Amino acid sequence: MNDRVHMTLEEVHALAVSALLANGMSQAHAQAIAEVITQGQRDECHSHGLYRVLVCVRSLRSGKVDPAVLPTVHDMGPSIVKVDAHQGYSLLSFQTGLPVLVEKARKQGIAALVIRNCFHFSALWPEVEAIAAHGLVGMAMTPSHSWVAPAGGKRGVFGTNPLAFAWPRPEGEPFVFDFATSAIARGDIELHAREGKPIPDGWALDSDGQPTNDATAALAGAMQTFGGHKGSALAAMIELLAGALIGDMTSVESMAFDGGAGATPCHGELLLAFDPKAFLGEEVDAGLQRAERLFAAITDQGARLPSQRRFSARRRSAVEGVWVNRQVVEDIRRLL
Ligand code: NDP
Ligand code: PYC
Repeated sequence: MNDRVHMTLEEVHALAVSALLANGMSQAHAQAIAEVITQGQRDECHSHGLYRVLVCVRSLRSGKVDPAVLPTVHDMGPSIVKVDAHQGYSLLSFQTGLPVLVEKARKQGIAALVIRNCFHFSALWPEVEAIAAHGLVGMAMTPSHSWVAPAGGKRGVFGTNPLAFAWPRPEGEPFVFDFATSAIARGDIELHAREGKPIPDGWALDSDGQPTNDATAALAGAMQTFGGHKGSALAAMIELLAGALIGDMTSVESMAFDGGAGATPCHGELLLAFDPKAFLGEEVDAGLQRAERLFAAITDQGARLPSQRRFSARRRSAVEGVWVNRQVVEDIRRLL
């Protein structure tokens, strides 16, 4: 197809690294970012795949991001570890904090990883999957920019505030969900706007507060939460837990800090890990089997588990490579 380019995963990774290095990012940050961008493209999560290179480079050029700073780890007590990103991107901080989070969760049964002062663009499932790979239950959440109106309102207050969860399973892939608490990730509306496509009902209001199907008008107006007041309450919870509680910016503050630069949002992230062995002791296998019966009750009636589409895409991409929007690839090549 003419509007798409076929690439191997190695080519996706190499293009992301080259564009980031060419725009001043350090090797360590470029590798951490490219890894997650490649995972996004591999799992056909287009809003958080190669497209994000464009936003990262815009952010680097804005001068707001520190392209090379190394994160520092601070032990906050038996079950909390804080990693300060010092206004670098979040992913190196996550990589640095993960082993400490795992160790603390194994010792205490439950532990938190707080990432502070980070520029954050990425999908959260790679992080909760990484926690589940250690046999732990993982949760993650983060604010963004105040693009999303509260249910019943018309002006942006919340970020698109994703919430992710992973449950380790005895066999195969974990149970994972990861979604924005807005009706859709903003990246998806940006992709609709780039391609001149209308957006579905329920995603956004225009700047007069009227429902719109025009992606560009939506970006200028306010996004809507998923599930009305329920998504609105979850979005508020994320502002509180991954903003106020950890001493970092809410989405309103992050947007003000950006000052119209259009950079990646800068704020904090909260990750939690629970050790099933600590909660269940000798009953751990029975607890995990109870979960398996729950999953079977979902799939036995033809419903699918969240992330099954992503896992299928992952298997396919490993063999066949991926198709990427041609304009996105050309725009990235122009940054080299
Ligand atoms: P989607 O609406 O595409 O998907 C949300 C979740 O629902 C996925 O786990 C998906 O699994 C699952 N799902 C979708 N359809 C079904 C179905 N029929 N049955 C069961 N499960 C289903 O995600 P969003 O647009 O809300 O978010 C996309 C990404 O954007 C996320 O990864 C999120 O972390 C990221 N994001 C990051 C932000 C940041 O600040 N860093 C801000 C906002 C979003 P599957 O993938 O298998 O379809
Ligand atoms: O797609 O909503 C989004 C988003 C915000 C920050 C990173 N992704």
